[in-house]
Amino acid sequence: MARICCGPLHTFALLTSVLILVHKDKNVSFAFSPSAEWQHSSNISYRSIPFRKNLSNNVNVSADPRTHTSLVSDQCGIAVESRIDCGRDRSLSRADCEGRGCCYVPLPQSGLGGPPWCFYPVRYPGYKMGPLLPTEKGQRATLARSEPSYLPRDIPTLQLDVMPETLGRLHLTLKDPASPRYEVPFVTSQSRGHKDIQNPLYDVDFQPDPFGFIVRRKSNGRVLLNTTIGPLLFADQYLQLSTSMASSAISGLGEHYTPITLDLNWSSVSLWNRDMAPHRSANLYGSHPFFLVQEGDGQAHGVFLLNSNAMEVFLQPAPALTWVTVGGILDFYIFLGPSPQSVVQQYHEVIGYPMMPPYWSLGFHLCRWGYTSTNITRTVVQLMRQAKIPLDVQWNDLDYADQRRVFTFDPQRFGDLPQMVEEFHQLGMKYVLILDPGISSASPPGSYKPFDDGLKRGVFIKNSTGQILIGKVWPGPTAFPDFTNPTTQDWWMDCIRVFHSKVPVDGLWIDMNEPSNFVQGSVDGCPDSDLEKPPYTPGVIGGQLNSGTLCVSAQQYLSNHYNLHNLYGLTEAIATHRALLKVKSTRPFVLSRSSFPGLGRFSAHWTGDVRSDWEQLRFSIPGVLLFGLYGIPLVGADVCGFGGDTTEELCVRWTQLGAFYPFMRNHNDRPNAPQEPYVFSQQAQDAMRTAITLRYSLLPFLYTLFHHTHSSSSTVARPLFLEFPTDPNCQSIDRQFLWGSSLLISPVLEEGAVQVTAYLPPGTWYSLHNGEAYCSKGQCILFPAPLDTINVHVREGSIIPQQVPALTTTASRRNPFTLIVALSVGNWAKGELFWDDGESLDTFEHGHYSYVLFFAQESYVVSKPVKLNGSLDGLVLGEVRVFGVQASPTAVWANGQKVHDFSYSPDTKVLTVPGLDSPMTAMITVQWS
Ligand SMILES: *[C@@H]1O[C@H](CO)[C@@H](O)[C@H](O)[C@H]1NC(C)=O
Ligand SMILES: *[C@@H]1O[C@H](CO)[C@@H](O)[C@H](O)[C@H]1NC(C)=O
Ligand SMILES: *[C@@H]1O[C@H](CO)[C@@H](O)[C@H](O)[C@H]1NC(C)=O
Ligand SMILES: *[C@@H]1O[C@H](CO)[C@@H](O)[C@H](O)[C@H]1NC(C)=O
Ligand SMILES: *[C@@H]1O[C@H](CO)[C@@H](O)[C@H](O)[C@H]1NC(C)=O
Ligand SMILES: CC(=O)N[C@H]1CO[C@H](CO)[C@@H](O)[C@@H]1O
Repeated sequence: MARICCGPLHTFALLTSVLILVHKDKNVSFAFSPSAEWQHSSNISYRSIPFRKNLSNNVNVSADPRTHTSLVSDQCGIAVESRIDCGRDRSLSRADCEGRGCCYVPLPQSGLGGPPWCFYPVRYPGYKMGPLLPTEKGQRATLARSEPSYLPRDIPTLQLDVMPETLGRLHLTLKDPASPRYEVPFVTSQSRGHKDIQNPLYDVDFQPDPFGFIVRRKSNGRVLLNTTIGPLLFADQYLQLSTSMASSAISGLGEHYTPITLDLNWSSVSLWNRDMAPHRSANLYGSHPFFLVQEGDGQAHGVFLLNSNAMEVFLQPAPALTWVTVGGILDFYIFLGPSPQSVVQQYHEVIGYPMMPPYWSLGFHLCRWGYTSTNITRTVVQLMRQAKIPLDVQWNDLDYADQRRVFTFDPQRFGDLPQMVEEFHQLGMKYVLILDPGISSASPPGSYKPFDDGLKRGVFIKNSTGQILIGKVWPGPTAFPDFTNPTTQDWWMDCIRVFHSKVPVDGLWIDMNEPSNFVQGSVDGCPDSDLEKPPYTPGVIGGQLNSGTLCVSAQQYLSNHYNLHNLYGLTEAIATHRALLKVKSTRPFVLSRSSFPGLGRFSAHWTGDVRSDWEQLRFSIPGVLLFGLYGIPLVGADVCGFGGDTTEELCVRWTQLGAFYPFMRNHNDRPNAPQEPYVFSQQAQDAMRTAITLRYSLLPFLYTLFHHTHSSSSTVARPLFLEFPTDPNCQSIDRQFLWGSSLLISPVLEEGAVQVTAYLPPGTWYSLHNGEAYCSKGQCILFPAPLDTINVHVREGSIIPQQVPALTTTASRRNPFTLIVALSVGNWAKGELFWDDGESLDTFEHGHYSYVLFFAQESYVVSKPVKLNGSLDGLVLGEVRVFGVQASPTAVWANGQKVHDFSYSPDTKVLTVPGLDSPMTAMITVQWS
């Protein structure tokens, strides 16, 4: 059973500022000993593997290759599910495999995609680690390989830095000390190393030869990462590291069309931003090399590999995973939680907390490609108002632009665009339009200033021979701004300033920014080079890195496109956010399709070109929830679907679910049947109005959640496992989700269904609609869900601030508040409200906000302002509804005055106290007996 691969390890004790390297058996400090001593200790000199010898000869595979027990202790005797593929870069014949010093063991019934036939033997030779020496931020060691690997251009010597940064965060980098390699810009602030972290949550051990490390959770000794299961490979264009995982419940590594937890059955996910309608096994618009593992006992940890190169991550049932990236360095952050929510917080501390969105951006947005004139766009707004369906933001797709060139508007069809925007503003609405990055390069000189000016200022990406790279997007031939160049950021701001001075847009929608290109690479193709055709290309749609985008050999200010591609959307978002900030001096609203860690500080996101079908409706939930983990909480899918025709039923269900996306926009593609709410039957319109109105009534609560995500990085739309980590039933639920900790949303996701089976975690949950209580032991309950209903439940112990809805947030923000008080079994509840003017910059940071605490106990509810800045002046609390009042009250008082028109329902046990009209700026008490 035991394999002789595991020699004694060095315990890297992070207890004191003095480095202590302890030999497991002998407790010998290596701190200041010369490396000679290291090498002489016989207990850390391992049995060496004869490299490039035929290892297959001494394998002994048991009849059932999946049983561990009959495996012999030899180098190829590795349980099938734990075999790490030795031929990822290409498929290998037996001779090739053995030539690499790997084990070749064909398996019956495993073809493509199953366990590898060619895999690394135990202790495959790799880098050898020298002694760890103290540095300012932690410890450092040199890794060296004595023999080359099978990859071209090995980096023979590496520098390992181990930096304990906080009690819960460990930072570990591997780079080339001899010549600097590309490292990801923009994402992290200065890393805050502390060599004297006292008693962190983690322990790290190193296996010096071949190099590997083990990260344990100190409290229980659980091995979280064990990279000794496979070799570290570090060549110029191929970096690989494998690790075991503490459980199979892993979430992250987006952007992909997946459930909330990933499939570990010999699958892989590639991270390479791509304009691609969401479907299975495709790399989509964004890259998020972060994952969270639920350890099974309520604890969790996370890993962030800060690397922006094309990457493929292989997942296997061991459970284990292997990172392969084609450039950069290995820059790992390990987050120990221990709760899943704290893992997310620790991650966001590194990439930055999300921005605070403007209040209006939480309203309903409506868009379509195909609103071909201002008059048509006006009509849409008019029909929405006639149908009495709330709408805060009207959008235009590229229809507005003159010859599809950004920063222009069509003089005929959109000639009065500025006026139209003014009209919308008069209605209390906002206006957003699309802005693609591709700048038309084919207009006659002197006729299109953004290009002429950009040319002069040198803002465009150049091809490998130094001329401007020309691709093709909507306007035809286009050049692509290089947003890593500060000059480009200034030019972009000037373009936005000039355009905004004519068309006072309220936000910008940056689409096509993977960047998307309709020709492969450029109109001139791409050179035949190691960058365009690396020794290994991750499994990406189109097969090549330049498929659907720019030549990766293209040159940008900070590096080549090969390194910077995945950052294109992030850098455009930074530039756009900065421009709006300067031009408008209010909170910028930017919506970006392409994403990378850190985007949430600048932008919202939508899940791209989803199809109008039931499966896409269902998978929009994990899509949205995962972006919450990635620090981009303002996210949603196009309501009713973008591609293809919707049906009335699908659109109703999608509007109901969409009412609980943090970002809610109905958006449709040009050729499809219309899907604005008003085009459907009266019954469907009623259902949609109910859903959107419900959202509007909940906006004070949603806004408060956004305040929390901005200030402390708690999630908005939250997977159940984040809130109930010790409930194993919640581990992979992704057909339901929470808003914060207290609203449970259980939408219908199947055609024809008029019931929904919803899991209620243990405790009492109240129907948001009528206050009916359900006591759950942690069970599934079947709820009626007719077409006009979405099931939403309030968790016991919470108080939800609401506001009487209106057709815009401009209007609803002036309406009376309402409190839903959901009493716990112990008769208490609490909640809060964050309130400001909804659009000024940094209100939290500058203290320009109001904060109200709500609490309930036994038979009273209190609303208590704890901070006031004037933003609540003139606003009143109109009504309080208390769920779970067991006995009919005989009297109710508000601020000591008797209330006469209260009502109580003995069926649902709901007490309603209307007509309060009490200023929110004062303490309010409602009492009953
Ligand atoms: C290791 O040595 C230190 C210092 O001599 C001592 O305090 C500690 O108890 C020893 N640990 C073990 C496991 O022997
Ligand atoms: C390795 O051994 C196997 C099994 O004995 C044999 O079939 C194969 O040809 C050998 N490979 C090489 C490269 O010698
Ligand atoms: C790490 O992985 C190796 C290879 O599978 C295994 O032999 C060893 O026991 C593991 N170490 C720990 C601490 O789990
Ligand atoms: C829009 O409608 C108005 C009023 O009917 C009309 O005068 C105007 O010409 C129309 N504009 C366009 C661009 O069609
Ligand atoms: C770069 O662009 C110029 C101008 O379009 C073109 O002539 C040249 O061939 C391109 N170079 C490469 C490597 O594609
Ligand atoms: C040289 C040396 O320290 N050898 C030791 C290696 O470990 C074994 C088992 O722990 C000891 O018996 C040897 O003395």
